[in-house]
Amino acid sequence: MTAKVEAVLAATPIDDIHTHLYDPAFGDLLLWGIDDLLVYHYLVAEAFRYLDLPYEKFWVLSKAQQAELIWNALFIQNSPVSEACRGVITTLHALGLDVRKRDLPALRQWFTKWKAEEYVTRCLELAGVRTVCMTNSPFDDLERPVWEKGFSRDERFRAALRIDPLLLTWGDAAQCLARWGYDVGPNLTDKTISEVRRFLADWGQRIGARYLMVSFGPEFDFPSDGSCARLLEKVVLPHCREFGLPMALMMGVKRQVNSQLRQAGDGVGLSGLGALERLCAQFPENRFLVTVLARENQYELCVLARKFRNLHVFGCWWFNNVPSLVGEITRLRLELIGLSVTPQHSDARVLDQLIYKWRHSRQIIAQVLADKYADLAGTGWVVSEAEMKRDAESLLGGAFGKFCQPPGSSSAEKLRRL
Ligand code: RAT
Ligand code: ZN
Repeated sequence: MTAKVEAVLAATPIDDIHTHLYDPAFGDLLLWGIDDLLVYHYLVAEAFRYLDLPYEKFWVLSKAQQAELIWNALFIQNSPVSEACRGVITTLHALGLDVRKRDLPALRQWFTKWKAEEYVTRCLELAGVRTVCMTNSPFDDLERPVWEKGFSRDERFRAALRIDPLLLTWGDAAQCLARWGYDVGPNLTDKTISEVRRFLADWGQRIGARYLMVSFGPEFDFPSDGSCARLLEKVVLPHCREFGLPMALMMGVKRQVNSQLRQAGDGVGLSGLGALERLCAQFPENRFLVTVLARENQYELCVLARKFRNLHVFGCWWFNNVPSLVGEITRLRLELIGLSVTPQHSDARVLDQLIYKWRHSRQIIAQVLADKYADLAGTGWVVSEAEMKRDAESLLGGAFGKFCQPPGSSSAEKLRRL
């Protein structure tokens, strides 16, 4: 049974709904190749478990030097058993490289023959991925000018509007908006609210956003007097309703618990999901895509999804993306909310990571699904291959796609067909 389900999943193209990859038109912002794989922040955090050099001395090194230190600490002096390390090996192996030699210069040499555009196609092929959703922030000084200048889009790269600065550091964001020609002040007056909505409308349209997205710390609360909750209620959710877009909430990241690790310095905390419950209840016309970082929040999130159909659970995010937790969480979700879920997104920051993130996850999803089919088969309910294909499509992007359709569009379609 597992082999059959694995084959069906392997043949089903994936829509990867959250990554940090970029359309090749963004040039160097699209990361790929062995050095970028090695300096991935998941590996930086792990390397510092073994390194004794001061943090500042690491950060002044070149990317190649950092990669060498990480390679030595995590692959040569210790066996690469962690999920992020194993991922590098899975990726290299899938690309056809001989990993047994442990030869970093030879690996580097192999990558020099590639050009980004062709390599995108190769990685997507090997990962079985059809489309990837980027994370696009107008507040990013490297990214913003590319959008402003305009470029011809690669259709495999979809956009999502990331708005953390707007909701989390409103004072600074307001100053940016003012510089960019929006008539906003620090207080949330009617004028400011309508100008921030104009900003969202401009950027949503410019990038063709599929959804909006924010990450919250464990302290996020709703309702609340703070600017975050008020902007969410008065600006972001009305914008989402107007444009028929879902709002993605990534809950439970404790930013910069060790700032010396820079991008690798974020941690996890337990979220109060009462805030999410109130959002879902109070705004039935908004749709929320939600993932939680704390393992202890996973069960409560599934129960909430049983109560609110405007809530779509997605992904085993970040520290959850390790085989033991992906297995546990995927099983829990299928048992509580069936196939109305998107079990995984890759969160890839380096193009090549698509290969391992999806190979590893797909295998676990197949195992869980096969177990469920086997339980059903025990009662005589044998799932046909066509039904397996349908289920696989749902899990790998179909359920997400349906959830993202503007409200009423599917019933309107149905009515038209009558
Ligand atoms: O998984 C990651 O790479 C994290 O650093 C975060 O980027 C996280 O996924 C996020 O989107 O905030
Ligand atoms: Zn992410």
